[in-house]
Amino acid sequence: MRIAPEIKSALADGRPVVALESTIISHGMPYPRNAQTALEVEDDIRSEGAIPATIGIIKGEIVVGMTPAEIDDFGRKEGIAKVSKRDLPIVVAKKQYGATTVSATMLIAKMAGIPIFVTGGIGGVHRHAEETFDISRDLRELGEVDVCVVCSGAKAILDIPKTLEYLETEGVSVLSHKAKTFANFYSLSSDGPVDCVFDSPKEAAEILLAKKDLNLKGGVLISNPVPEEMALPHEYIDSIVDQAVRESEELGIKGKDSTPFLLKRIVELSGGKSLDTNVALIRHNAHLGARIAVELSKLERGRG
Ligand code: PSU
Ligand code: MN
Repeated sequence: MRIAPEIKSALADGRPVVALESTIISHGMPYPRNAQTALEVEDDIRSEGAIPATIGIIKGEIVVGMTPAEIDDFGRKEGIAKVSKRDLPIVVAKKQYGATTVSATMLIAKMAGIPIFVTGGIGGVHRHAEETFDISRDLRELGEVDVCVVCSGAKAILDIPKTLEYLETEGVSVLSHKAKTFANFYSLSSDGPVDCVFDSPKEAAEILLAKKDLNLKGGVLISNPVPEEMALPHEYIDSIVDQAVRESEELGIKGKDSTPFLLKRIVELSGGKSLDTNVALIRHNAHLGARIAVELSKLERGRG
């Protein structure tokens, strides 16, 4: 594992570091917006006083803190593997390139000692999962790995009520920033319940610390709705999502190819609007995640 020197020394001093995934770069958005956004997100994190750590796999080496040139490469390159937990040993052994999902990024963040990770939307329970069994590994990782994930809910293509039920089974605390219900990715909010609503980053950091003190295994999920001015109306985006899902079913697209296909189709069908919203929400999450990381490191350092 290669940890950038800046990140290594920050972790050694207990300064705030925020992990970022690379699937959103390689499989979540088109070039050049994907690489641009990844770099903007890093700047957003720095502007709050934390250090960004974009995670990916380069020729089999796990990299924590990709360089801007490596991020650009991930944005351009075709055929980078989408790496969830099960793919991790294969890509490493075969010295391949891998873009890490929420699942693999959580595992690597934990190995590196980074407690907070920011993304756009987590994977979850897919629509019709009762037939396809398609439930993202992300949810199991949240149940098992001690990393806090900041997101704008689960991707719009998923079944939100089933995803929340699964998180409850896994024992994942779902905290919502200001909004009373679970975030709804492109739209303002869903009607899904959350376990706690918090107003300040410090409140969230206190809950993370309490969980650590209690020795409870697994992650915490922080839900942060998209900024209001960038939210897309439910009816508008839902009909686009429905169409994309129908097309993917007709084309027989399944498993790990499903999410990249749907996200791409939604960008096309919305004439790029979904992409602007996706960028806005992840940047918004970067600010919140970094502020929570800053508060958490203050609390931990205060204890000595
Ligand atoms: N949210 C996005 N774009 C993405 C993803 C989420 O807006 O590209 C990625 C994340 O990396 C997430 C993964 O972990 O999709 C989930 O994939 P699957 O449904 O195959 O588990
Ligand atoms: Mn899946």
